[in-house]
Amino acid sequence: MEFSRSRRRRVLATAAALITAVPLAIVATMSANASVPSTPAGWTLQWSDDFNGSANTLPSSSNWIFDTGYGYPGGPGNWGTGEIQNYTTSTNNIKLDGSGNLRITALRDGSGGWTSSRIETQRSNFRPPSGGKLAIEGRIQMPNVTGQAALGYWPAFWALGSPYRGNYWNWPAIGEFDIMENVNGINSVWGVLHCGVNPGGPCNETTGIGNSRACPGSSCQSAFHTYRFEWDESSSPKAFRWYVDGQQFHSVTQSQLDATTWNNMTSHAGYFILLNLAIGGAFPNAIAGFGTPTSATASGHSLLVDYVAVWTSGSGTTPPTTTTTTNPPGGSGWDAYSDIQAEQATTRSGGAVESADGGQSVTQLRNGDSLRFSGVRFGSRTATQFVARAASGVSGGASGLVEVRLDSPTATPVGSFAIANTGGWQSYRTIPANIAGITGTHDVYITFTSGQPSPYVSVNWIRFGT
Ligand SMILES: [Ca+2]
Repeated sequence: MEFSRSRRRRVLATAAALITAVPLAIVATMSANASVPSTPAGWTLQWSDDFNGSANTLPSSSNWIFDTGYGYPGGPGNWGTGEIQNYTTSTNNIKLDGSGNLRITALRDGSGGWTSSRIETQRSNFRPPSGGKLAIEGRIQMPNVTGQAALGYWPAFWALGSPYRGNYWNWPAIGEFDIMENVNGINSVWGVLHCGVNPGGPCNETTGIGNSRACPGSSCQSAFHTYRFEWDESSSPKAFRWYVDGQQFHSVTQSQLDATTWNNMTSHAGYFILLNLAIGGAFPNAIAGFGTPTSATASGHSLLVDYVAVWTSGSGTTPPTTTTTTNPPGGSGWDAYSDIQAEQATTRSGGAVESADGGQSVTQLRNGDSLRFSGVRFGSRTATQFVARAASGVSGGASGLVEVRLDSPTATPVGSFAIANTGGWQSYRTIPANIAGITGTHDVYITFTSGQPSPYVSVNWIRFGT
C-alpha cells in the first residue's frame, strides 16, 4: 500500500484498453453473498468476519479498528502514500450492506475533497505456527468503475507487521504483504512484499517485490474474486505466495533475502490485516502518468468485501513458550496500587525469571512477549498513571514499547512508554506513563512491542497510580 510503483507503468500502459463491458446480469449473480469457506482438513480457522450484520451498520468494532483522517497520530501524512482522501466512520463511507458484505465507498464532496474508509483488525498476531502455514483470504469485488471515471481509485487488502502499530516509522522492516491492490480500474491484481529498508534495499523500495495479473474469467471490477496470501514455514526455503481464485501468481522465498531482513519481518508477534479504498497517491499517479484523481473521476463507487478469514496449518508451537502460574497465591487478585511483581504474572509469555534489582525480575523480554495479571483491582478510584520498574541493556540504539492493555492481549493499549538502553541490564529505573482512566477489576496485560527482534527490556514490578 505504501509509496510508488513507477516501474510498473510500462507494463500496464495498454491494460486499460483491454477491459470490456460486462452484462449487468452477471454482476448481480456474482454479487451474491457467499460464506467463509469450510475449513479444509489439516487447517484451523483462526479468525474471520463474514460481514453478516444489519444493513447500514458499521462492521464489528470487536474485530476492527477504524482509521480516520489523513494519517495515524504521530505517523506520516497522507498515510505515507500521498493518497488524498479523509477517512471517516460515516456509514456513507463504510457499512454492512445487509446481504453479507462490507461496503467501503469513496465520495467526492461539493468542494472537491474526497472521503472514504479504512479499517484494520484488532488482532495483530496473525502468523504461522512454527513449521506451519498461515493463510489470509478475502472474497472481494473491486469498485466497479473503469477508464477515466476510475482514475485515482486504489482499493487494497493487505497486512502490516504488528510493530508498526503505535510506532509508524519502522516501515518497511516490519514487513508488509499486499494481498490485493489495484489502481485506476485496471483489470489487474497486484501482490507485493515490502521489507528491509527504504529506499532501495532487498525489497527494492519503494516499489517492493511484486507481480500482477488479470483476474481469471470476469474482470476484477465486474465480479467477486478470492484473493489469498500464504506464509509457508513448512517449505524449504520458507515462502510467501499470492493467489487469485486459487491460481498462484507471485511468490517470494527466504532464499531471495538476507537473514536479517527475513527475521525482522517474520520473528515478531505477527501481522494485522487492513482493508481500505484510497483515492489518489503515488501508485495510481505512477500508473496513470499524471496526478489523480481528475475531474473525470466518478464519485460513489464501492469496494465490496464478502469475507476475510485467516487459517493456520501445522501443529508446531509458536515461540515463545508460555508459563502459567496460579499467582497470586490464593487467587484473590492484585491491588492495582501496590507493587505487582512481574515474576508472579498469572501467565508469562517469553522472558526469563532471574534475580535482579534486589528481588526477582522477568528479564530479556522482546517483541511479542506479554505478561498477564488476572484480576487486578482498581476499585472506584480512577487510575491515570502506570509505573514500571524496568531496565534495558539493548544495544545499537534499539528500543521498544511497554504497553498496558485491559482484558485482552490484543485490546488497544490504554497507555505505554518507550524504553531504550537505561545504562545496562542491571540499571533499573522507575518509569511512569499516563493511561486512560481505569476503574473496576480487570485482567491486565503488559505487552512488549518493538520493530526489532532483540530482547530490549527487563521488568521487576508494575503498579498504578491515581
Ligand atoms: Ca459475507
